[in-house]
Amino acid sequence: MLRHILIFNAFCVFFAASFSIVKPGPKYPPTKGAIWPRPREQTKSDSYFKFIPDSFTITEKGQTCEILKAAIERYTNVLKNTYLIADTHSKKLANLNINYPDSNDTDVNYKGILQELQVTLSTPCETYPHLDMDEKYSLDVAAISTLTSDSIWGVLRGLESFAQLFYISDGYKSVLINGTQIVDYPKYKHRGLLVDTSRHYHSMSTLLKTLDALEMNKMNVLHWHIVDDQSFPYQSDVFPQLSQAAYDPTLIYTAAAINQIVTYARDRGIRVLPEFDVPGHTSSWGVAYPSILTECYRFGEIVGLGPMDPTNNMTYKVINDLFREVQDRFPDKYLHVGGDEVELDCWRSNHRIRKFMEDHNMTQASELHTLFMTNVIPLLGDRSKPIVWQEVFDEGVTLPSGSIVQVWKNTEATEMVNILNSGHKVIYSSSWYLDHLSTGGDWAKYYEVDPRETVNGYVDKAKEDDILGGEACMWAEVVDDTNMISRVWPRASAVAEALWSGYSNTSPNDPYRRWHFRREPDFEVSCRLEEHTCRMNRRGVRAQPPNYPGFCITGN
Ligand code: CP6
Repeated sequence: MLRHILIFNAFCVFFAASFSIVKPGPKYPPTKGAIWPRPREQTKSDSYFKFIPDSFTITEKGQTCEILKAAIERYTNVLKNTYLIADTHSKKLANLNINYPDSNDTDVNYKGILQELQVTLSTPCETYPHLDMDEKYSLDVAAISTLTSDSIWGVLRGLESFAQLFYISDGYKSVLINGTQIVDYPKYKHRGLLVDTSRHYHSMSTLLKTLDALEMNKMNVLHWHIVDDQSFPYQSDVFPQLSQAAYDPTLIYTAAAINQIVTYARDRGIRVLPEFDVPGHTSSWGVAYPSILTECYRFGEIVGLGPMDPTNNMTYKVINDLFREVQDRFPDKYLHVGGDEVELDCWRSNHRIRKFMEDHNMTQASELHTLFMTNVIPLLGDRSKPIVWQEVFDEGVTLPSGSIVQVWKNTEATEMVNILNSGHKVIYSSSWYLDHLSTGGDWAKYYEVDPRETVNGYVDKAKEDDILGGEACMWAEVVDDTNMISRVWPRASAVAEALWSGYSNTSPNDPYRRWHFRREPDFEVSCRLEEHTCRMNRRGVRAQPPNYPGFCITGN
């Protein structure tokens, strides 16, 4: 009987607690022209200006170049398109005989028609974006607005902010912009997204769309994990047989395609960082060149091919010649050489490799990994510096100064401290695996992460500057052209704001607040992300809804 009462009581409690009233309408109302990622310094005013495409121009007042001209054209079109979306929708409403009232904070705050954005770039344009590029800009919005920066990359960030300030108002009858002053610059200088084109091929249009989205989120690195075990879509001129391991002869990236990606990215201030992951994750190389891989044995029989053969000179010859070509195609000063998840057991299983170890006084198979990386890294020459996955550091490979170690395992605190204390730089990605799904609104757990805070108090403050930033990783086992964009956005937008603005910059840095944020993000942040997601959709990036029920008018 007692048991029954208890169960009955538990049921009542459950029932009472689960009872809630759902109000119609979206929980998170969109904001009006809130910039994502949030600017570092912004003062806002209620004054506003009206945007009419034919009355507005963007003018160059300082240095100029093709990148700037292309950007002005691009953003002029973004603004025109916003106007068009408003116009299309207001006509739909008029057809329904619906007429919303005009904005009621009229006369006092209305400051007239927006006339001009004057862009003052004070130094000549650089040719390619790079790790240490200057992305700072100042923006002042008035009837004659001004955007100033010392760098073309800052101008690009400022134009993006400017475009985001416009909002649709007056029942879709007008496009407005509020007066505001902004001084903005990133907290971290490496803000990336890893895309994996080996597990599934991504079409050019998906990659270009990804670059559009990166630009909208002020992210500046496309980490292109271009080949892996499953396929080799990179088409090489020096080793044309390698892309026999593409999923299909048409599912490849030619030199021309790569050039298109690199140029499109450059125009948006985005670096394209190629990764050729060695010696593990290289099965696809073995389709054309089986001899550079290791034969793995079980019970005395060959059961397949494993990591690259570190004892074969041909291995290094192929890598060397391929690197020359990759360096010709990708202008970035860094080349990611992987080094993760090497199947040491395969090396151990091979009697020829064991003999090599004996001959060279090696006791651990990890020493082969060390040997391999020690041989491979100098092949980069002086045209690029290496980025490696954390295992390479863990296994004690001596890295040249200026190397970057990418941390991806959930051992980040001690790992990062050790890497920093060894004098290397760090890219953080442990918390930002977009292939790991939880239920809706899971962007919040990405948002509250700050890579610097993982080592706070454990290294010298000065060393914290060697944490260059981070990357969201979209491993592509279960994403392809059909779902990649919507799975990444707006979840990677949370990473973008964590890296540009910083969580501790937007909210009191208190552990309870953080714990709470995961469950119920700040209203202000959720509302801004809601608007940003809608904005991405209006600009053709099919981002998924970030939070709870809601809507977005895109003009479709
Ligand atoms: N592919 C490559 C992967 C992963 C890594 N490298 C990976 C490992 C574990 C998880 C997600 C991705 N798919 N080449 C590790 C950096 Cl949980």
